[in-house]
Amino acid sequence: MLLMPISLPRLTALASTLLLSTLCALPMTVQAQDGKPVEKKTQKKAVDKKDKKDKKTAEKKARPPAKKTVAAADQGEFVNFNEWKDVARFMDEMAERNQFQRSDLNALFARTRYVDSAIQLIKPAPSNKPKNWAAYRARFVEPVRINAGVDFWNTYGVALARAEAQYGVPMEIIVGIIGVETVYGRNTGNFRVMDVLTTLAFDYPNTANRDARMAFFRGELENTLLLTREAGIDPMSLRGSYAGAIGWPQFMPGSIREYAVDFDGDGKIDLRNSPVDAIGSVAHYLAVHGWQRGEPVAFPVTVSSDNRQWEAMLNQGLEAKYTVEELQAAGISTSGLPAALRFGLVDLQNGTGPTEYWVATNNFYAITQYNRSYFYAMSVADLGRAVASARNR
Ligand SMILES: [Ca+2]
Repeated sequence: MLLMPISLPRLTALASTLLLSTLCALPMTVQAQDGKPVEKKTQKKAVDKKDKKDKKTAEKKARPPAKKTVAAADQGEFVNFNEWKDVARFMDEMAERNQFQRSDLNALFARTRYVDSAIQLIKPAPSNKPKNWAAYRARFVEPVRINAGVDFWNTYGVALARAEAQYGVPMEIIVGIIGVETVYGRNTGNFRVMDVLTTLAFDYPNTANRDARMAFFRGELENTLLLTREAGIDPMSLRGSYAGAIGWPQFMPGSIREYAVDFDGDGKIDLRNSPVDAIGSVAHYLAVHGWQRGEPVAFPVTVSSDNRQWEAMLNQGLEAKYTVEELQAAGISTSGLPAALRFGLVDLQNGTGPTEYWVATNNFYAITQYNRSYFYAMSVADLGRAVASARNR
């Protein structure tokens, strides 16, 4: 399988050093819905900030104050969600659209708790802190995760090979994703999914994209109700990340319903207890989101300091659209790039150090459909390669 072609002789010195020092690759995922990489997110102008603030204040006033005596953070605190107007409206919709019993929903939300730590964790990182690819990568491409990846691959090699054959997604990419997400099932999250999704759906922090994010989490809450009804499980039994992502591959409930597969053939989909279902589901997800069998992921490049037309190619969506000729004309090194493919330009900022530049194919952008971040996608590729390399030692 071709990933970053480390054997190519024409890599730049910088890139070769980088690859040698890193040979072989990293986060918890909230799928941002705005189509931009999380790391690249630019704040919208605060046009309607005041309106939103006023609205939020009004909403707050309409609610009983949350009790401040709290159990452990991920246990949440009791608030009576049944008394929240927006929650009541949501329950009405669920009863009408999905034929849930209103009394069942009332009982469910009476047991649901408010998790302030989910609010704190979902807040965007302070934008004054420079992004640092090297620091991010080091959290994920490190010995503990690499060794766990070797064990995982050795244990589930047959399923990994079957997923690669069926969906065209290389084993090391699947291994990279499950490692970055949960260290191979070690860290799948212990928040009650109902608690965090309800909290985020109805009390999302006051960010520029708040309305869209609340709508997203309301959708995931609906999917949780549907998923657990379809699977015949208690919604309160579902546990996951602070954002409601579930199981070895950290799928959101809607992604489970849409993209997860029963890959071990036991008749049910279980991403919490079946690593084989997780493997098939990750591969299926990437295949559906544009993964092209046999194509590479990304190539390191250098950019010209004289001809800076390449700057306009940054942040042009999660799509590979430039030809090799266009890259070259814009001041980007192109030796070794397959002429038939198209590329996007990716910058990986390193704090106060020099930025790394890569050109990425649509396979790279397929990984960003899992988590809309350049850092995330590159870490997945790097961790997968690190695990593959460690197995061959
Ligand atoms: Ca299964």
